[in-house]
Amino acid sequence: NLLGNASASGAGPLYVQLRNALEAAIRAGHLADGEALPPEREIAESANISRVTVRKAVDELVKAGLLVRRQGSGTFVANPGERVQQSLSMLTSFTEDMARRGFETRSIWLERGLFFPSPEEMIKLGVASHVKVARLGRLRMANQVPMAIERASLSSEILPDPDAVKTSLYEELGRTGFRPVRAVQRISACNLKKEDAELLGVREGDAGLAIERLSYLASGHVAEYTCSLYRGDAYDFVAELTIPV
Ligand code: 16G
Repeated sequence: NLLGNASASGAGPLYVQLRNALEAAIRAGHLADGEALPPEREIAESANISRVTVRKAVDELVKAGLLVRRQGSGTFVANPGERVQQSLSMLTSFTEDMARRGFETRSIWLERGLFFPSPEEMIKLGVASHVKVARLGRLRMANQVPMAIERASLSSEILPDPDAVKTSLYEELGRTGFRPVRAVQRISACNLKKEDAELLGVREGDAGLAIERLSYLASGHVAEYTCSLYRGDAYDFVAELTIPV
C-alpha cells in the first residue's frame, strides 16, 4: 500500500504526503528502477483519495526526475542508468526521436542569428563569403535531462529567419519545403571541455560523442551542417548491418 507510510511522512496537504510516500518507496527500492507505477486510478482507489491529488503528487516526482511518463504506456520509475538507443539509419530530428519515446523535449538557446560564414561554414555549406548563414546553438534536453549540445549552420537561402525555429528545426524546414532527405554523419570520441561538460551536467573530461551531420536536399544542395556533442553516458548509436551483395 503506497499510501501506507504517508501518515508517517508527516502532515501537510494530501498530495505532499503521497509524494513523500512514493519517494520513500522509490528510494527504499520497493518500486524498482524502470518499474511501472500502478495506474493513477488504482492508486487513488486504494488510498481513497482523488485522482487529482494522485496526479499532483506524480507530477511533482516527474519534475524531480524520479518518475518518467511515457506517452501511451504509463508512468515509470526513472532508470538513471538508462541510455537512449538511437538508430543510425533514419534521418530524423531530435524532437521526433524524443517524441517517439514519450520524452518531453526542451531546448535552451545558446545562439540564434544570422552571421557571415566562417571559412569552415563556407566550405561545408558551399556558400560564398557574402551570403549570411543562420546559426542555431541549442542545449537539447529530454525529460529535463541535458542530452546534447547542438550547433547547426544553414545558408540564409534555406533558413532566412532563424527566429522562425520555435521547437524543431526540421519541422520549420518541412514547412518551407527544405527538409533534408539524406545525410552523412560522422561520430568521433571526445573528452568534454569544462564549459560543455557544465552545460551537459557532467564532469570536465568525461566522455562525449562529437557528431557532425551534413544533410542534403533532394536537389543535392547542402541543407544543414550541424556539430553536436552528445553525452557519452546517455547515448548508444545503433546501426543495422547487412551482408554486401
Ligand atoms: C538531430 C540532428 C541534427 C538536427 C536536429 C534537428 C543528430 C546527431 N543531429 O539532433 O543534425 O539539426 O536533429 O532537430 O542526429 P529538431 O528538428 O528537433 O530541431
